Amino acid sequence: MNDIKISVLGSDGVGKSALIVRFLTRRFIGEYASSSECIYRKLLSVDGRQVNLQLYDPCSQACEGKPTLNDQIHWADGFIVVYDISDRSSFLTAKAIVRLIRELQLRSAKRDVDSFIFLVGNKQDLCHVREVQHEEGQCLATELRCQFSELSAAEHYQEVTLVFSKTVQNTSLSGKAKDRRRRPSGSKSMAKLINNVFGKRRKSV
Ligand SMILES: Nc1nc2c(ncn2[C@@H]2O[C@H](COP(=O)(O)OP(=O)(O)OP(=O)(O)O)[C@@H](O)[C@H]2O)c(=O)[nH]1
Ligand SMILES: [Mg+2]
Repeated sequence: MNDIKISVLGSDGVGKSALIVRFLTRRFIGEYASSSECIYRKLLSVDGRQVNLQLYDPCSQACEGKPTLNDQIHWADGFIVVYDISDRSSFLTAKAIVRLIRELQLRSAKRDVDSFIFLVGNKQDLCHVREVQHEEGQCLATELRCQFSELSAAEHYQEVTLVFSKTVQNTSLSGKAKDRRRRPSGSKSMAKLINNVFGKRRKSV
């Protein structure tokens, strides 16, 4: 079975957990624990193939042994990078994260294959206090070769599902996931090491 690893990244409070929980359970519950990181697992069928999806939801609070952002990027095959449209600083953080993903990729052996990144402007229901224009998100996505969507985890279930399913589909076609599938089982990759650390806390949905 194919493993697909997706990291959901972004500043504190932008709605990373809300988006993941919405995708996995269809529900928006309002408050989410942020004191520990989680890897959620879900079996999916993508183009007729069984896929074991792992979704990494980082914890915002400092805790012992917390993986660095670089580790979180190395672990993943694909990315959903989130900002809050009512918080400009979260947009700047998202920009820095996407740039870092692209930079690390340039330094990697697989530089010819772009990792799939979905840039998401969340909390669209707060557009009356908007600080980031839709065009700014779209421009950044075009510049850094990302897909882009503005949505509300609180109000848009279909859009949230589309972001996750497109990310899974495109990631499964991209180089890193394929490469890992070809790698002999005994190889000690960085992804495997990180997985051992993250593997301590897992949730199945
Ligand atoms: N209005 C509105 N609030 C949202 C939306 N999505 C999330 N929130 C709220 O934003 C707050 C933070 O959401 P979380 O999902 O915990 O954000 P997070 O990015 O996981 O935060 P950390 O785990 O602390 O990094 C919560 O109060 C959510 O209810 C949305 O689409 N609209
Ligand atoms: Mg969270």
